[in-house]
Amino acid sequence: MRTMNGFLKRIRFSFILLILVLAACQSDAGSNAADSVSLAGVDDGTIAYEELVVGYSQIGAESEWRTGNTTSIKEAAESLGVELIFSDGQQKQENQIRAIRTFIAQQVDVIGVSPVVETGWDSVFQEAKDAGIPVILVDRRADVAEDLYASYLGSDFVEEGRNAAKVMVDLLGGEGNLVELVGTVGSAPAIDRYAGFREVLQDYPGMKIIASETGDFTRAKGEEVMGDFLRLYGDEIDAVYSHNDDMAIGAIRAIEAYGLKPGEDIKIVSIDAIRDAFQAMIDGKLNATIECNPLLGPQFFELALKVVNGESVPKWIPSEEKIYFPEDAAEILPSRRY
Ligand code: GZL
Repeated sequence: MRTMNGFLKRIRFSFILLILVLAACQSDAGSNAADSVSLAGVDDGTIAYEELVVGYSQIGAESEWRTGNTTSIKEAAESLGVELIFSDGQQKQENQIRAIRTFIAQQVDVIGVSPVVETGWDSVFQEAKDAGIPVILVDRRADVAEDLYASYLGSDFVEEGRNAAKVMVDLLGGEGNLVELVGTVGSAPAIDRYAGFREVLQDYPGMKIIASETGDFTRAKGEEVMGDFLRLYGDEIDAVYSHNDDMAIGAIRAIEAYGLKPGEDIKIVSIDAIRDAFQAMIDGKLNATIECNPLLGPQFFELALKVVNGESVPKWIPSEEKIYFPEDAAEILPSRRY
């Protein structure tokens, strides 16, 4: 399916190709096969990146991770020559659903979406399916039947939660009172990071989660909730488990305002591995960050082209991720891209 722009792009692409083919045919008989024009996508019905029209429904701009993710998607579209119709959902599901319906009306070739929460997508994904437009889940999963999406490109959030717990157990020696800053309620990363952390902690009865509250993945809310925790539990708190670095940075501010030393009096483990987390580790205020890779743009468009061209793709393509600690932070920070 193509929008009018996409249709005109296809016409222009074919015209240019025709000129090139005619030029190639006029070259001498001895011309090297490598000089001949590639006809990929013309004779077998497949399309190239330059003809691809993608509708992308992004969650919002709630965190540094998200802005890094958006930059990766837009830069990849630019460099590949893909027509990208991008919508910022302002962290509201109704905005994302409205954007997807617009993409369907525009007859894009494929829809990419990072679902703000796991549920409530069945009918709009069914509308896309009925319109013959494949849906690719990026970053976050949706709780829908597998026939309603082509593939999921994103992290294993449960494993991220497990890794955070293992680091926390080492930091506290298996004993301590923890508070938890949870991500957006109902989102796949919040649900899974919550579960993965507890899966490991069940083997350590001395590790107690004395409070758990959502900070909605933002710095401001993370600072507010951590301030509440400190007013309630004060120096009973040994450590913070934060579902993302932005809330952890908010917690650092609250701990300092309370008069305690983050990273020392209260240990902090978080997830994402954004640049500011590396700086906080250099400053001795954060004890570890678990990587969650937002640089999914190139992989997403490669997947989108395969899906549109009818190639079979895995139902889940997990991201590769590491764990980072303060001792390596200064060396690594210059190379971090988000
Ligand atoms: C995880 C992503 C989460 C990040 C947060 O893949 O969905 O959303 O961990 C972001 O920083 O807001």
